[in-house]
Amino acid sequence: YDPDKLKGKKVIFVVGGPGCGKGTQCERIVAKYGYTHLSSGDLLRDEVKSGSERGKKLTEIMEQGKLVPMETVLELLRDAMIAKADTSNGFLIDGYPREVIQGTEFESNIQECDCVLYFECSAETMTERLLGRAKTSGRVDDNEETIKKRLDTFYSATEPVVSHYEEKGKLRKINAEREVEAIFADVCAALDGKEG
Ligand code: B4P
Repeated sequence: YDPDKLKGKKVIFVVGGPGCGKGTQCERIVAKYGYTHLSSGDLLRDEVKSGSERGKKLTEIMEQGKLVPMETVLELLRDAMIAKADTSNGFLIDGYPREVIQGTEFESNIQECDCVLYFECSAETMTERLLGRAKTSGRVDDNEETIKKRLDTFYSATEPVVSHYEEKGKLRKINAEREVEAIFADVCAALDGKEG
């Protein structure tokens, strides 16, 4: 792997609790700004679908609402970034970092991030959205019991990520409690550097 391939590429991290609307907003960001969207959750679900030994272990962890080992996610992300490096003008990394060390490892081994979009949402709203999605998603982790555990994981492991990047002046906090379009307007303002 040639580390220089990813040097200087724009990197935006996207964080927020389970069901905050990360995936939904990322689709819109990609349509407008043309960044390459890499969702750590999607990469992991693809690995599960592949039927590999590693995939089987991942299903168990995700069913428990826990975080999979950092090395696995980082490897999947790096491979996906390298595959797109020649054609991409920037990467939107959705669902990563989930814990502070994921961020620091990524930044020291791959590339520093430009900013971190944080979708702030109440536990009630997130739960309601995920239970809504559960009706059609077929995802092993969209059920009441796992949702509770995913929320716990978010508050203990990922909230520190938010303060970490706030201290660095890189956090862009978005109120994600609203309609998709209203949220996206704030996302654009944040990405264009026009927020108050
Ligand atoms: P993810 O796939 O990242 O799942 P998620 O947090 O639920 O977010 P998702 O993007 O799917 O949902 P969204 O909020 O967009 O992670 C799943 C699991 O993978 C984790 O629990 C963990 O085990 C593992 N994992 C992932 N990344 C990892 C990492 N870095 N390290 C270790 N483990 C990792 O949308 C939810 C629903 O809300 C949708 O139905 C959507 O339509 C709806 N919605 C969105 N915006 C809305 C709005 N404004 N109003 C109403 N509904 C809205």
